[in-house]
Amino acid sequence: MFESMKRGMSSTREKFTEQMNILLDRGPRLDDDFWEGLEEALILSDVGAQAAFDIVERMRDKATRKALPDAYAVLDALTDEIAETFATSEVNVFDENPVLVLFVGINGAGKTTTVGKIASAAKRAGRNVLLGCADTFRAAAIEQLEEWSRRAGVEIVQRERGADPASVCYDTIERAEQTGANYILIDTAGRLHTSDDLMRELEKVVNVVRKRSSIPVRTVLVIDATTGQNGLNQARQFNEALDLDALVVTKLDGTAKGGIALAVSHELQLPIAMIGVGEGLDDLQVFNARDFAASFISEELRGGGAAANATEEASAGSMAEEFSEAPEAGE
Ligand SMILES: Nc1nc2c(ncn2[C@@H]2O[C@H](COP(=O)(O)OP(=O)(O)OP(=O)(O)O)[C@@H](O)[C@H]2O)c(=O)[nH]1
Ligand SMILES: [Mg+2]
Repeated sequence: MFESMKRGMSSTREKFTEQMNILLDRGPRLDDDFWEGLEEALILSDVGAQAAFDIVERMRDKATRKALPDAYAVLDALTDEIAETFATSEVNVFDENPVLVLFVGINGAGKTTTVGKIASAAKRAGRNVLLGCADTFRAAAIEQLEEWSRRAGVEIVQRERGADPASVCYDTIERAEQTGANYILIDTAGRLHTSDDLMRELEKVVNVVRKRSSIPVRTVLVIDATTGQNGLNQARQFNEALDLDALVVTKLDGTAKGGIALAVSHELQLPIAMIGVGEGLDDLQVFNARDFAASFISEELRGGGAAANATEEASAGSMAEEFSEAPEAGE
């Protein structure tokens, strides 16, 4: 699992390595220029100004306390610091059961694909899954989710195109009560965070679901990593409107902007539940901050020993594995 994360993060890692190598060309002295350069390299790797500032402040402090001799020692310790900069939660929303998760985000972020991948893993792990298609905006959206439901072997609740998304959610909850499904995943239509009307519509959907559902409701924002810093604006707006519970960051494969995951998690203090590293059914992983940090900094920059440790310690399982360790769903 760590390997596929590492592969997916290769462009992000190369970008940071390139920046750091330029900096290290001046020599490994820990002077003001180094700390400024480190902050800049982090910002250029999309981790966001706030996270970059906080990481450098803490690293500087650590370097003094632990009398770190040079830049290489700092880079060695940076993995831990980056991992600790992510917001955490005690329980991953996708390990909860019963749970109803609403997937929201801008157009094309990867919501439907993520719902499909999670449905499939959850079903394999023995969960009682029901899908709801509250994207009634695009005709193709209904077919797309239907296809995923077939692939996963789970039931789906849908209505005709143009139907009120809130009433599809209503129907979905009702159906779950009939069948005893208690792992409910609802897909919503993509919308721009800047579109007031569509954001208000979504607020209404979420409020209806929160009122109607007797099982815990979670809102998860799906962010496409390739959108870079725009992801931060998206997250701010969606969080303000919906009070989000967690994030899924998709398309970490093949982008140099993977640092955005850290920017959003840190600034909004939202845990990342899952990451998408490809289009396939199994290209979704439980997020592990240490894996992320170890994939962010190349082994070339870290000491050899530290790199080996990180690989051993990092142990994000595939979702199916993760799920089968969770307590069985009571029926
Ligand atoms: N490379 C890569 N592609 C992904 C990933 N997740 C989703 N995609 C692709 O992104 C495209 C859009 O995915 P969808 O799941 O349809 O996105 P959506 O958010 O539901 O889009 P709308 O419903 O139109 O708002 C599809 O071609 C997916 O295969 C990922 O982790 N990596
Ligand atoms: Mg969709």
